[in-house]
Amino acid sequence: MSRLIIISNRVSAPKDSHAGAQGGLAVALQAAIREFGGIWFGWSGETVEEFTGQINFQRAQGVTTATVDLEEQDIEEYYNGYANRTLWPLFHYRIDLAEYERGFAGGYQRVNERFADTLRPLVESEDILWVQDYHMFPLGQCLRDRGVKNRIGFFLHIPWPPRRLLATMPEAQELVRTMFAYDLVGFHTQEWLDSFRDYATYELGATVEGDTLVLGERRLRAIVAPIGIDCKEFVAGASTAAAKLAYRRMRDSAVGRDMIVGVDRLDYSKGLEERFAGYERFLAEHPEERKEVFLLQIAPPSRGAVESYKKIRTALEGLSGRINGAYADTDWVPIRYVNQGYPRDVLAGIYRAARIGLVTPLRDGMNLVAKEYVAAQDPEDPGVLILSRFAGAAAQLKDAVLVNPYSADEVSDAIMQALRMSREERKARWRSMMDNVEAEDVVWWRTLFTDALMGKDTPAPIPAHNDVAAA
Ligand code: ADQ
Repeated sequence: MSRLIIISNRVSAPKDSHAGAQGGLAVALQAAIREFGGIWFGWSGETVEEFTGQINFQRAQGVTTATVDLEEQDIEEYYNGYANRTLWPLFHYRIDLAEYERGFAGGYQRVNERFADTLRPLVESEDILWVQDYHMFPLGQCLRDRGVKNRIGFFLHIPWPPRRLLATMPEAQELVRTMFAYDLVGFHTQEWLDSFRDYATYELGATVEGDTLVLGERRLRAIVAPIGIDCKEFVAGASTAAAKLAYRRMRDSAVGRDMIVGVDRLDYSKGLEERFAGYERFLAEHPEERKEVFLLQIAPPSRGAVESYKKIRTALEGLSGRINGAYADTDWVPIRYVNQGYPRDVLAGIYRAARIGLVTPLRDGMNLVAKEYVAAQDPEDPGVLILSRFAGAAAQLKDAVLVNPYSADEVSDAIMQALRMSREERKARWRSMMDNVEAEDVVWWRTLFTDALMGKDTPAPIPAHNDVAAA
């Protein structure tokens, strides 16, 4: 049987700590490696003075991980640079923040070559390879250049930008061309897939044959595979002692008020400034509701080495301080803004205590918080999910209250609608969303992708969305 080699920027070894300490994605990928045998390969997160390619193998709970250290300059150019200052903003439609520097592009290519050099000797002829995310677009091509003939798949966890935005990046054509080294590419939504196909056909002259794109000798199959959460684990996590304690604490501290919760990495793509503005609009327009609600925003900092992340942090501190200054009273604060991370079962308890889950990214590949919020609810008295129509999750969670996150008015109206919603309607909307979260969970996602990579299934062809296919 084929082994599975998973390659991603960071690697998660299984942990012995209590259930739920790791994210669903890590658990699902570990489970895949356990099932097929194989290795999870990537950067250790550590720096080394000079790159040696020395691999640190570890084996825990049936999963082998293989990690390498990178040089300071690699991290600066590949990770902080090209991945986080070029690709991340561009792929989230923020060309105003995207930095196009040859040094970053060169470092990114160099690190991918280094990964390929290091990984190459580990690959056996029957292995299948699965590359994760935007840190590694060129890795497939780097491996092909080193003689790897195996089946290689690539999954993109973030959106794919529209063609005209992608065209602003100097290396765009080359980057997309190298993706034809893969046999299979997966996206969370049809929209991201359409944008990819649009670029490949218009800019590179690829042709479409069913669900496959053809460029010269290479055939690349493109599928939609929306990621899910580990729903069973999350539901179980919601009834642990830690979850119940977190729930009770939140309920007690709410003193009868309705809690609105937001949980996001501190990232400009998550729309936190706009969310605060929408909530402020709600407070301004509904003075009678002011002391009836509060917003708990949990936002652990990320990518602190990047300037735009420092800026958003400062901006949010200012904004939450200003709104609290304007509206707070001796017995009520409208926004509780915290920058900590919490164990997953504690998060589940917090979600369950919230009458509204406010998930309003400006652009998001999927957004797992939306699904976690749904999974954590009490079926007899569920809260309401307010969800950005620009999150990939909106394609599945159609019974959320969908909003345009840029519109403070829409966010304000949605909060009012959610607060007034009858229990009957809340239950009906929740049931329909939960059906999806349960059915299309992370194991479903992983199996969909690995089956396609092994050629086991026949998903429907990509529906034609415009005249590109015919061109
Ligand atoms: P992210 O941008 O990180 O992921 P998301 O999908 O919401 O976004 O996942 C965040 C995860 O971090 C969730 O599991 C959440 O519970 C956890 N988390 C957030 N704040 C936390 C806190 N304070 N304490 C503990 N845990 C916290 C990227 C893409 C997404 C895509 C995923 C998976 O940007 O669009 O859904 O990958 O493909």
